[in-house]
Amino acid sequence: MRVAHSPLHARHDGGKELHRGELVPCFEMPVRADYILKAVERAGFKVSEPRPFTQESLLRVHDARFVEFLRTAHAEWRAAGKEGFMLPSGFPARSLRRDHIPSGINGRMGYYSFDASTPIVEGTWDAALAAAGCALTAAAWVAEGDKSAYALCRPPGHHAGHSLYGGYCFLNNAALAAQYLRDHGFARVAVLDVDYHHGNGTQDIFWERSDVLFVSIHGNPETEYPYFLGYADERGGGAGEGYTRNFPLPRGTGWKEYSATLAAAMDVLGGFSPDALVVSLGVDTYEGDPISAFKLATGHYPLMGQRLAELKLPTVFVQEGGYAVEEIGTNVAGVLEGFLSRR
Ligand code: SP5
Ligand code: ZN
Repeated sequence: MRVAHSPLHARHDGGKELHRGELVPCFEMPVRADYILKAVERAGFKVSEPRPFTQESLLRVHDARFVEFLRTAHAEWRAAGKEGFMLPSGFPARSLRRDHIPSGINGRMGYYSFDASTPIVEGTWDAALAAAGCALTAAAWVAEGDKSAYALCRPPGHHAGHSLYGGYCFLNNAALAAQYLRDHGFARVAVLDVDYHHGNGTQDIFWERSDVLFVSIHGNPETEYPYFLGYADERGGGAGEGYTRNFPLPRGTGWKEYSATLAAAMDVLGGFSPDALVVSLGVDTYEGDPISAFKLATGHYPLMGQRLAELKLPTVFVQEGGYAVEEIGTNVAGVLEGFLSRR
């Protein structure tokens, strides 16, 4: 399995996030990718830099003005005489206007985001664009005949919607990969999101579509981030009705309950008869994760990979979360090696 990765990820660094009322160093830190890179190299995977892609490929799933905001936000911040990381402090919540985009940088930042834990620094755009390139490259390899590929993306992407960033995510890498597959010969594409957090951005992007199925297993949003999406009764809208499925699970869920839910989610996937699969691969389901509450152990990740291989589909794995940094590489490589052992 080939791996797409860019050292430009490291340019997204130096921000702080609002956590329990305090600004703390981001859980989503560059060393995450370093540990994963070491682990996939140890496992013998070939690592390549992403191909160049035009900005047009981003506009297949994202709003043009949103992309332009991400590209220029930090330069505008500096031009306004400010420095350091950018965090929003006001959002267009219920009863506030959503039909007007403020011209000032603070208002625009709040308009396009949904939390105060996703800082933008000077290098954020370069890193986010490189991560998107990794996802598109991995999708291209699969479109060109590879049976599977892994996009070692950082920053992650599944919380980023059509015109919304947050949850450490800016561009939706998995959605870009899924759309790329749709545009290159795969009529039906399934996205399975196994990150601990609901993939609200991916759900948003494909909500009204019947050609891309979105299935997510995650911590119950009643108590878990992102709180306002990911409930079991969300099943898609319009032409997409029935093509979104959510499996929220309680805090403390271990492998027994998790694997039963994975089987149910895979039944849904199988019923869709997809031509290709994108896996939003977060390993923040790990028992040692500092911000999550499932109880999967390192030995369960190869089992997850083996199970995913049963679908026998061309598969693009896209890196999402996972914050127990010392174990993140082993857990990710475990899924990929388990998958390959059954192909
Ligand atoms: C890609 C991804 O995994 N994004 C996750 C973003 C989560 N951000 C805020 C999490 C708030 C969690 N509060 C945890 C309490 C810890 N005991
Ligand atoms: Zn997550």
